[in-house]
Amino acid sequence: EAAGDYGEEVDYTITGIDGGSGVVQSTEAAIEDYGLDEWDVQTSSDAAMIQELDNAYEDEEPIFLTGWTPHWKFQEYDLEILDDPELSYGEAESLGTMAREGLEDDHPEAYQILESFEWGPADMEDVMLEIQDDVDEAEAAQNWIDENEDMVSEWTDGVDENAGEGESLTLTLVAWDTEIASTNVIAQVLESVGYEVDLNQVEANYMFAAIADGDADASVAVWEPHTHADYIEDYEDDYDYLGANMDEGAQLGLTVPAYMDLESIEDLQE
Ligand code: PBE
Repeated sequence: EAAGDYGEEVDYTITGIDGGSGVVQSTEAAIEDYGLDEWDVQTSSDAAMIQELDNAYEDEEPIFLTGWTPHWKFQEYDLEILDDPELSYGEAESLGTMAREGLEDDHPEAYQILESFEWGPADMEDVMLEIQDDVDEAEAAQNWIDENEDMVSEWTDGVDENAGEGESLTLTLVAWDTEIASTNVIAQVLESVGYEVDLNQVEANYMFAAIADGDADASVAVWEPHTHADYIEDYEDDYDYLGANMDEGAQLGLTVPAYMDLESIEDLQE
């Protein structure tokens, strides 16, 4: 099948997640960079995009997705991230942690845990897959913690088991499966040393704004250097950056089922 036919078959539509996400913004850049004038990104959510994938996959129909790794969809479906010689999607990404100014003074133990939090893509995928298998989010996070006590004890090293004394913390996230997994894990760890943790699910822009304005305490959902470059530029003077929590294995890209047999975004140029 010629790549050109795929355009007509999908009505020149790329199935996207939320419009505030970096991966949708990168896809809009790719449409420009590769001169794909007829194409558009249709925005929805991570969950809705996966539902569309599932429908297409069943009938081996073509579909174009705003994809990224790590993500459980690569375990459940045979997918390809298309080559991107123009680097519209950037190169390898790191995931990072940010906190509001003042958190270090107000809750030094929580700050220490957030700063120490670091894991790998396979860890995150374990949690994501369990949630996908209908295990409750907090329970999936706790199951991972129970199986990885050595790693977790490094994050909580020297922190008293009642350090939080019941005080409240708010973590912000966007409803991306990657961030649902990571935020639930760090929330469970903070609760295990006595904090009460609220998860505040918001739009990407507000995730940064809330930390910068001090309305929320921290987020583990910063993707850099490419994905959230605009948000980082707008807000970085007003939050504390605590370093990477995953420094390998993350990549954005235009993603398709392997049965479509495409290799590069350039294959869509007519
Ligand atoms: N993501 C997951 C986000 C960052 C985390 C890749 C969907 C984004 O594109 O902004």
